[in-house]
Amino acid sequence: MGEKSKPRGHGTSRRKNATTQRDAHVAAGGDLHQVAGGKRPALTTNQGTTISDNQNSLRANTKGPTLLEDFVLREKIMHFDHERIPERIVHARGTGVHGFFELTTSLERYTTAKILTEVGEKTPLFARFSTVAGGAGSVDTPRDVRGFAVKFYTKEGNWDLVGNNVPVFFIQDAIKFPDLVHAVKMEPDRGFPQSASAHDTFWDYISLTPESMHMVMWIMSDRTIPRSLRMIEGFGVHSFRLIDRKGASTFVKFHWRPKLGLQSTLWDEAVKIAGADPDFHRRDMFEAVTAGNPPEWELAVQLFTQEQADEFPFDHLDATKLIPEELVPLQVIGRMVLDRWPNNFFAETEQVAFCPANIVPGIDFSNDPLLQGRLFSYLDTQLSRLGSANFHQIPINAPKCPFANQQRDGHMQMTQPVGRVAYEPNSLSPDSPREAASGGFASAAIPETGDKSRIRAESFADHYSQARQFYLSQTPYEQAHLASALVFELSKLEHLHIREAMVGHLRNIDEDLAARVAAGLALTPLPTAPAPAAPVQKFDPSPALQIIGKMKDTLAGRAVGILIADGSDGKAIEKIRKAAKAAGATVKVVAPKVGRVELAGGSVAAVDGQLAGTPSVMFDAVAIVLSDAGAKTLSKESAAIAFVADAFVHLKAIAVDAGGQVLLRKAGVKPDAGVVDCADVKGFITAAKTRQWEREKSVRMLA
Ligand code: HDD
Repeated sequence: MGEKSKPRGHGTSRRKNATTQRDAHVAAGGDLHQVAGGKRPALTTNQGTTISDNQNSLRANTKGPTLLEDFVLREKIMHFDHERIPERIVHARGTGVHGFFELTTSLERYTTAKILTEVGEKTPLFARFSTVAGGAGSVDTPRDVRGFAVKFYTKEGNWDLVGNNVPVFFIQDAIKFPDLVHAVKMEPDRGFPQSASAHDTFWDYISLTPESMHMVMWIMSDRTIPRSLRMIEGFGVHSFRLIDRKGASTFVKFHWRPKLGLQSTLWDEAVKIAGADPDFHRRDMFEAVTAGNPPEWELAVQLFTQEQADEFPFDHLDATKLIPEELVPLQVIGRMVLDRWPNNFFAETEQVAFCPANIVPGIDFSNDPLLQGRLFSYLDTQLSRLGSANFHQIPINAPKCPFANQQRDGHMQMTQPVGRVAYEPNSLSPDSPREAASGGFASAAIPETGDKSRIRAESFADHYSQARQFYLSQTPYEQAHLASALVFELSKLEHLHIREAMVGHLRNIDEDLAARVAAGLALTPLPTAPAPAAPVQKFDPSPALQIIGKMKDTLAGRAVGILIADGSDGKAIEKIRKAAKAAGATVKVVAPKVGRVELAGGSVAAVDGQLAGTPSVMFDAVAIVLSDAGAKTLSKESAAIAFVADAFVHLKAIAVDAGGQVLLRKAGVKPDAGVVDCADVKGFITAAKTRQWEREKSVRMLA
C-alpha cells in the first residue's frame, strides 16, 4: 500500500516527529521503503534533505489548506511541471540504442581519421532511428522516411553521421526546408493529419517542386513502411570528403546495410500494426537488444574523385541524386552493432543532439547546398530544445575523448574551471589548452571562384531521370505497390488540380506509371506533363534499388505466431516451434485466453499473447494448430477469422493442421503454395522466409 490512507488521529499525529510518523504509517499498513538501515537509499529533496513523507502534503490541519512552506511539495511539483522539453521540429519520434563501430578495412590511403584507419578498433556510438513528420507520441508505422542518425564517440572527437533510410532528399537547397516541413506536417488550421503525407498541403508543395520527384518515388515505395528498424538501410545522403595526410581529398558517400537484409510491410499491414501496437518498431528493437540479439549493419563507402564526378550524368552535390552502385561500387569497411539499450529514454534518446557539423580531422564537407544549410540548423535547434549552450555537457552528447577550451559560463554550466585565465593565447597559464600546430581539424583546401549570387547550378536541373531509373529498377510487385501508394495518397486530396499536377509529373517519369495512377484515380484525360527543365535521360535499371532483391532468405530476426486453443495438438506445436527457432525466429503462442491452454491429452501450454490483442500482423508467418472443437469455436470469433484472413492477404506463409482448415475456410482462404500442412515443417519454414508475392493479385486490386 503506497498511500497513507488513514488519518493519523486528531490533533496528535501532526505533532509527531518523522520517526514516529513512519511508525504510525507502518501500523496503518503502509510501505516503509526500508529507509533506516535498509538496502535502498533515503528519498531526499534535490537539496539532499531526507523526506519523511512522500504521500501527504503539509496541511494546516487534517482537513485544512495546504501550506506554502511545504518545500517538499513545491520542489516536486515544480520539477514535474518542467519535465518536458520542446520536441524535435522533425524526427520527434525516435528510438535510440548504444553500440559500437568496428573498422574492418582501413581507408588510410584516403583519410587521416583514426576511426577510418585503425582496423579492429571499436568506437562506441549511439544510434537514433526516427520517423520525420509525426510528433513524439505518434505511431511507429506511418508511411514516412526513417531517420538514421549515428553519433560516433571517436578518439578524435564526436563524428555524427545524420542520415536517412533513403539515399536522396526532397529538395536541393536548405532554404526550402521549412516550407517542405510545414507542408508535410499537420495542416495549421485543423491540426491534422498527424504523421501522414496523404493530405493537400504536402502534395501541393510537392507538385510545385519538380526536384522532389526522385524522392517521391522512394517515399511511395515500400522503403517507407519498413518491417523493422533492424531491416532498413541507412545513407549519409550527401557527398563528404576524406582528406589524406598530404591534404588531398576524395569524395565519399556512406551506406549502412543491415545484416538481416531489407524487409518492408505491406500498406494494409502497416495500417493495422499502427492500431495493434503503436510502438511496434520501438518494442521490436527493445526486445531484440535486450534479448541479446543485437542488430548489425555493414558500413560501406563509395569513393570517387572530382575527375570521376565530372563524368557522372548528374551532379553528385545535388541531394536529390544518388550514385548507382553499378557506377561506383560499394566497399564494406566496417560494422556497427547495437547491443545496449539506454538506461533512460529521456536522458539519452530524447536529449541526444545530433549535428552534421560534428566531424573529425580527416573528414570534411562537400559543397552540397543542402548539407551546407544543415551545418547551421542542428546546432541552432539544440539551443531551443535543450535550453542551454552547454548541451554538449549532457553525458549522451559529451565526447568520450578529452575536450577543453576557453568557453565559459552559460545556463547549466556543469564544469568548474580553475584559475584566472579564460582566454587563448595566454602567458599566465602554461597548462591551459592551446590550438594545435598539427593534427587538428583542417578543411580541404579547395579553391572557390565565381560571382556571389542566389543561383542554382544548371547541373541540378534534371529532376526526372533518376526518378525514372528508380521506378524502372523495381520488380513488378514493387512497381504495383508504388503506383498504389500514389493512388492512395492522391485520393486523399480535396483539390483536383493537385492530383492532376502530380499525374502530369509522373508522365515525365514513366507514361505507364502515370496511366496506372490516373486509372486508379479515375482521372481522364491524362493531364499534360510539365516541360522538364532538362531532357529526361534513359539510365539503365539498377537492381540494387529494389527491396525484394535485397530481402534475405532467412527467418533470423523474424517472428512466427502459432494460433492454438483448448484441445490443440501439442506435438504439432512443438515441431513448428522447434523448427522456427532453429531458423532464427522468435515464436509466440496465441490463444483465446492468455492464462493457459489445455492441449489434447491433458497437458497444458503457456500462452504468450491473447488473440484479441495479438493479431497476425505481429508475425512474419503463422501456424494454425486447432482441434476440430477448437476450430469450431474460433470460427465464431472475428479475431480468429481476421488472424487467418490477414495473414493470407499480407502474403504470409500459413501452416495449418486438419482442425485449422475449418478456420481457413471460414476466413475465405483459398490454399496456395504458401499454405502448408503442419506436418510439412520444412516446407513451412521455406515458405515463411519470403512473402507469397504471387498471391497478391488474387487478394488485392493494385494500381
Ligand atoms: Fe534534418 C533532425 C536527417 C535535412 C534540420 N534530420 C534530423 C534527424 C535526422 C535528420 C536523422 C534526427 C536526428 C535525431 O535522431 O535526433 N535531415 C536529415 C537528412 C537530411 C536532412 C538525411 C537531408 C539529406 N534537416 C535537413 C535540412 C535541415 C534540417 C535541410 C534544415 C536546414 N533536422 C533538422 C533540424 C533537426 C533535424 C531541425 C530537428 C531536430 C534536430 O535537428 O536535432 O535541425
